[in-house]
Amino acid sequence: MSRVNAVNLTDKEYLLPGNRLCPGCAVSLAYRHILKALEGQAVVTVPASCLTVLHGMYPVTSVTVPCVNTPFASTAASAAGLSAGLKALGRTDLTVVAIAGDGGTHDIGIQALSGAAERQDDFVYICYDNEGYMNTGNQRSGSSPLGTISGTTPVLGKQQHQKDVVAIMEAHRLPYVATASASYPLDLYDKVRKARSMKGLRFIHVYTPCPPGWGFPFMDTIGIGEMAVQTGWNVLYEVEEGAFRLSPASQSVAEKGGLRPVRELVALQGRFANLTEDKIQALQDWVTGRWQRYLARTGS
Ligand SMILES: Cc1ncc(C[n+]2csc(CCOP(=O)(O)OP(=O)(O)O)c2C)c(N)n1
Ligand code: SF4
Repeated sequence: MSRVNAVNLTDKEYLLPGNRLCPGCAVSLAYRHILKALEGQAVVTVPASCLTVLHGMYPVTSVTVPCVNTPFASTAASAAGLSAGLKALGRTDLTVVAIAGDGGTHDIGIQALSGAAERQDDFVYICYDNEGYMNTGNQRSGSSPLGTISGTTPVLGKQQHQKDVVAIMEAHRLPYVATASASYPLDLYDKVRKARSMKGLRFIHVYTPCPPGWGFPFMDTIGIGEMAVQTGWNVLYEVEEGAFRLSPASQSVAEKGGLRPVRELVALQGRFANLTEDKIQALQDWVTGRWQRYLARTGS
């Protein structure tokens, strides 16, 4: 499949102008490109989250594909049912896409997701990860990093590292697992296109910085996402039928021979205002260790 570029990317929009998300929200940007890659040929199922706010309240919506609002714990079960129902109707032209935040994926929806993955149900699951329960005002999730200040970790910050949900999904031996970022929308577009063309459960994780939740100015969203890749905090890769491959942005970091220090990324975000030196070192060690494991998988 040939890669899309800024010139040949479709100018057709499936996310209409004007929605209720915050200025600078990475979810809007990511979702716009996800919908372009689906070309309107999709049914989406979404649990409570900032994305349901983007979809809007009946009878008004800013999205041109049909959407099921599903309870938190049953996002993947709802996708499995939609997929079976559409097959029974002979609607093989439509892709079912479940899309949820990290709270809805890493924590509340993981049981249904694991069951669907084990059964190899036929849909695309996209987790957009803003590293917290943001729609309800920023509580810590299983994806919030060590040291994050949030509504439920207000003083010392979170005391645990992030849950690696992508590794958990890979352990289910899915046909396609990928990581992406709102700061690299063409790479995200390509990955959704590829997932769309495959069968079985395909899982994509999208890094989506959140200005109010993370505490940075809304005009810095893209830069934060780029810095996350340059520091190795967010590593972009695909695992296709078991074969691991770094994506271009992370491959370029590997070829240039080094990660920028995590200290530079956390310094830009108010949620890390209370980090001690030993916590910064713990985050650095965590990121470096994971990066080295990825490099070992590429043979670099
Ligand atoms: C069963 C249930 N529990 C709690 C809520 C309240 N709630 C609505 S949105 C939300 C946060 C979801 O977080 P996440 O999945 O990370 O998505 P984000 O808000 O960050 O987009 C919560 C807890 C709910 N709607 N239903
Ligand atoms: S709280 Fe964060 S994720 Fe939610 S709409 Fe605002 S910027 Fe986007």
